[in-house]
Amino acid sequence: VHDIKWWHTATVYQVYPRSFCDSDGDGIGDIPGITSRLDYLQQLGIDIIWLSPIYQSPMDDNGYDISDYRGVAPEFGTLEDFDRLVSKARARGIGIILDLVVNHTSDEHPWFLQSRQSTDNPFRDFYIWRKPADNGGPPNDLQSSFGGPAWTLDPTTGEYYLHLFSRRQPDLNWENPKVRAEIYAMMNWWLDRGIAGFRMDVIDYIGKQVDRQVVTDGPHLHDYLQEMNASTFGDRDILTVGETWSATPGSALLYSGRDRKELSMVFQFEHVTQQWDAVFGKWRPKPFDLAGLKEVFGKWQLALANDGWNALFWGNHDLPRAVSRYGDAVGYHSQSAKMLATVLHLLKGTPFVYQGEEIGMTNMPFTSINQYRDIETLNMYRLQMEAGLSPEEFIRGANESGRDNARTPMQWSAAPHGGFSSGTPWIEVNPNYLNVNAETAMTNEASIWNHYRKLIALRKAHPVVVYGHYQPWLEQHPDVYVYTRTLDEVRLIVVASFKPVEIRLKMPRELIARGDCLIWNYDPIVSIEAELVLRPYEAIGLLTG
Ligand code: TEU
Repeated sequence: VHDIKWWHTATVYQVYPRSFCDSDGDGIGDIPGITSRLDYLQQLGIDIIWLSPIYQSPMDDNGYDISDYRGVAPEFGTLEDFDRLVSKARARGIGIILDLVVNHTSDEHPWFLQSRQSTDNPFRDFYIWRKPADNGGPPNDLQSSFGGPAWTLDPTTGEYYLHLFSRRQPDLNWENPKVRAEIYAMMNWWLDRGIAGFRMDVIDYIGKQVDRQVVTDGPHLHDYLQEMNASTFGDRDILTVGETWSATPGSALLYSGRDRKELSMVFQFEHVTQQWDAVFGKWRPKPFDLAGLKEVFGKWQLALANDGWNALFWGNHDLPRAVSRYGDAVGYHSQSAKMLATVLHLLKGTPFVYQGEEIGMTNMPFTSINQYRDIETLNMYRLQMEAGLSPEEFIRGANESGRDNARTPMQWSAAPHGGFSSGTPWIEVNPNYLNVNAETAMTNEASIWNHYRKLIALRKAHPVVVYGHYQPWLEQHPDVYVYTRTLDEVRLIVVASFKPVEIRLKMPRELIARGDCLIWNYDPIVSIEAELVLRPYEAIGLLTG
């Protein structure tokens, strides 16, 4: 049913450059640092590195605020460093995909510096300006994701500009064809340097119609993506993945359907938001709900069974650490991290591993607001204090859900600062680096790291992992996730417990079978009987004929 694509068997690894590896001791990760770790990534077996932004930026939002799309931030290195990374990675069969942040720029981008000068500046319409409302306030109620109004009054011309993120991230005006042409030219400039694709930041926003307060899924969104495809990567064999918090199975088929000429795949976030509070969102997570999670994954597996393609992930640089959120980072650290990896990597789609996930890095136990660095967290702190929350309550929420959980430095070894830097890291290293680090993990056959390595290799060895048809079992069970993947005569049975105690499970008659255990986190189980006893967080993948 699917045309065969190279990225169907690929696994992507996300690098957050600021926190990955610091080669020069300034406390900030950099591109030569990434290059120095290519052997590590090759051994893990990944095919693609997604680099979070490396461009010139005042770093108001750690690079998601770009002031020069064709320049590299000096703290990350030079364009030569980048070209060297691309070629050294390619020599190992690894492609580099860049983060395309084109919903907005930095307020220091030359386009915005021009745009704000006068209402008749040639760059005025590169951004979204509106006159004040009658009372002098913002033109409408659109809110910024980082808290507060999405409009800021610029005194020079007395008009408001739109910023759906920080006020230092003005939104580009995609309705202006000159903006689109500039972006496509920039994309081609990077494609010509040999990159393997793009991850597209909040790409579901670019069709926005602000006067109607429409942000996602605007009427021209898919026209723009088709135009982008035709003007840039359409005839190149690359991977594109859109970040689309608004995606539904229906819209995902528009983005990634085989005849749509838009993107390879999109990130959907229903399994993330499904765990959030209806009013307070992620700042007040609900108790973990496995049945709900299975329902979301199942819905997406089936919706994209014959067309479109899933992007599979537990974490990224905006989300808490998977093992802390969905597993048990304390009592069953290794077993639950491996279980989560098993469940995700044996689904249909392209898996994304967020740096440090492969060694089971955990959330960060900060105790003071001064330790956080993330603009979203710091803004929310200010707003929540005004609203009457106590600092302790806020810190509890931030330590469960805040973005800095994912941004503490990669833990390479038991050396000072986890081997991340010889200087003082820009954000503190998680104190558990003495036990949780890559060096220790690589020498231990039973480590989380080796489990990821096996899963990544299974996708390459077994077509059933790539193309097998998904079917859920025991859907209402609150503690176990059971599914099968079937391709021709071959069936893969996946059984995983999300519970920290032993479970006795009545297995459906259809699943009673003998086979080869492809992956396990205790011992291989070669037969499923009518009753299966699962140890805490036990997971297996059994291949049956
Ligand atoms: O994230 C989009 C986004 O909506 C997030 O801000 C999200 O709402 C939040 O982190 C989760 O609660 C993308 C990038 O991934 C993020 O790092 C950037 O800050 C943001 O866009 C702006 O570019």
